[in-house]
Amino acid sequence: MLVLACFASAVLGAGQPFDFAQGRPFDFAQGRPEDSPLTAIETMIPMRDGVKLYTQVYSPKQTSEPLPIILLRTPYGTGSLNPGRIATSLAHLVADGYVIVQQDIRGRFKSDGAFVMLRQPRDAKDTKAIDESTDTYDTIAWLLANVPNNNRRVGIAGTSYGAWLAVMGMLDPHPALKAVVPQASPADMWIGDDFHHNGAFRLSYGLEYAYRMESSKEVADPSAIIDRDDTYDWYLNLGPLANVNRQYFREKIPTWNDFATHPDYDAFWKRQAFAPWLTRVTAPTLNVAGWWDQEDFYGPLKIYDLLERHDSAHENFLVVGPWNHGGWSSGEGRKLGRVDFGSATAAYYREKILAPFFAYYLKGKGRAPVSEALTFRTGVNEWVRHDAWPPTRNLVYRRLYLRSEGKLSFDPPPAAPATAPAFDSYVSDPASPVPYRQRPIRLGVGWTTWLVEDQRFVHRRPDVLAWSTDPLTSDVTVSGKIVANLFASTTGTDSDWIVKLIDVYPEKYPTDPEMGGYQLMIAGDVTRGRYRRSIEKPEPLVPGAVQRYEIAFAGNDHVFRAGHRIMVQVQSTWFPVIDRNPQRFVPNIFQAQESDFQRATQRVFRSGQQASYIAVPVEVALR
Ligand code: PG9
Repeated sequence: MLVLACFASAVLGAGQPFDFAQGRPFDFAQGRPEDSPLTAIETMIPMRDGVKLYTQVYSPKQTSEPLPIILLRTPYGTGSLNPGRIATSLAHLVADGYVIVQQDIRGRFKSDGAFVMLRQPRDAKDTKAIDESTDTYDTIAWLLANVPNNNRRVGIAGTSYGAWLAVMGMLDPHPALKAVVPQASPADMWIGDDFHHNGAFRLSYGLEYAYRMESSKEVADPSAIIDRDDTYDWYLNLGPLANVNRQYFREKIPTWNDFATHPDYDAFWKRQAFAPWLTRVTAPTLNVAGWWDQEDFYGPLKIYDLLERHDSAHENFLVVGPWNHGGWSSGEGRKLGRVDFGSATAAYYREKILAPFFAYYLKGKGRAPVSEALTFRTGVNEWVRHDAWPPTRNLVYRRLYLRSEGKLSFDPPPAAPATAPAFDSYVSDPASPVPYRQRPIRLGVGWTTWLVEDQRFVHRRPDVLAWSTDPLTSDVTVSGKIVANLFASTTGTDSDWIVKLIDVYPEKYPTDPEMGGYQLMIAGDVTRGRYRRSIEKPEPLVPGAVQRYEIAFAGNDHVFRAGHRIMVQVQSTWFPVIDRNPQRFVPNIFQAQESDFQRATQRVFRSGQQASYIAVPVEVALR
């Protein structure tokens, strides 16, 4: 039984009991513990290897029916036990009647054992081995046996690391696991989530996160080592990546050591990624993603896709909204940065999608989700139901070609050999990289909205090329996967290529004058030249040789409105979110020397034979 602390028992009579039948609200962001409709207890739950995990259980004070349990596991700390202040995103669920359980994972905060960043799934043949899947299993088994009046149905939800933990819980699930809501789970840290994109290292995030998580059992503040004012300068002054261990980490941060010793897509990253493991749908799953998620946007779409291949029972679903990382979990979700979506998208998700999903799968109330995939179509700002994602109906792939004089056009360049050189060019200088967002890049400020920043701040830089359409004469709806095809050369032997697809608002925009001329990035990503042929074995580029590069963006559902223009920007640095490519091939960039960094002249081709373009899935009207 639950025996440790019983916070609420001392104050049970003090507050008005919560009336579940009436659904009387209680503000879990500000509520007083004594008024809370919940009782709270904390306990240490033993795992199969004897390690104990700190766990909080919040149960409704009044209920006539047995209730399901929703489990949230976290590396970021459950916080102090307080029935007045539990995770706000679940507050409305509490009113629906659930037992909410929060747990510190192994090695974090008040839990025992050792923390391993994104601990790889165990070897199934090793019967003594543990992983986050076994910890979830053992926790559920304990809860079923010890939480009074539970209905033997358990859901797991989480955001980001918490979502990754939720997916881990599905690998080898406890039979009582009946619903999983991974919100922005990473799926592959080398291909497209927090730590790398297509092999390019996410320097500022990777360094700061590793420090936060591994220099303390709790969450450490990286301002202890990083100058807050303009991290652009701090990272530039840092010089080559080898200086991180030399000057700061001294080999004591395991995740940094992993970055430095596994630069390529080797067994370490493959085993940590979800692709080898998600080979069946073990519980109904609601995958949640945000179009402008600055951390894990690739992951949720990939997990949806991996599960969808095995979803014969039709239990795998997708929701994508106009959110940054976690933007669905609190607040209205009407605005992101300066962009207004016209309605409370996050509240809609919580009330109309998340709550009914749990109600159906954990309580047998209401209906199963009606749509396979639900996306918030930006540009026109409406929710759209799809029977598949990416959608297949009424779509044609069209190519937006980079043309001369900065034009972007659905018409290809002439097939005849060009008389004038058919390329645009810039010099990429690792000593003066393009900032990924407006400087000063302050530590802890602006990170959550950088993807929606106005791209005019770099538009006319000499090392950023741009091509744009004329103002569109009718709406262009792009729904599904956008793919950039670049023909490019460099005078160096390695190079990054960053492609951004941008919605340019009309100069005069009376509905929201502040948005006049705004350059809103719809999709943007990087590829690292050395991995052009193989992501396992990088190769030097041949200086001057024209190569084809492909960047597949994770997904979009956007309408470029009539009167807007579509723009493509290409650049070779995005600093410090992406580390600087030395532009001279070295076997491991984490061991590059200062002298390896060199300027390079980049060319992006737009001839009939080497036509760079962006392939966009365009919705066509039904005839
Ligand atoms: N994006 C964060 C993360 C998840 C998993 C691993 C590393 C980082 C997070 O927000 O939890």
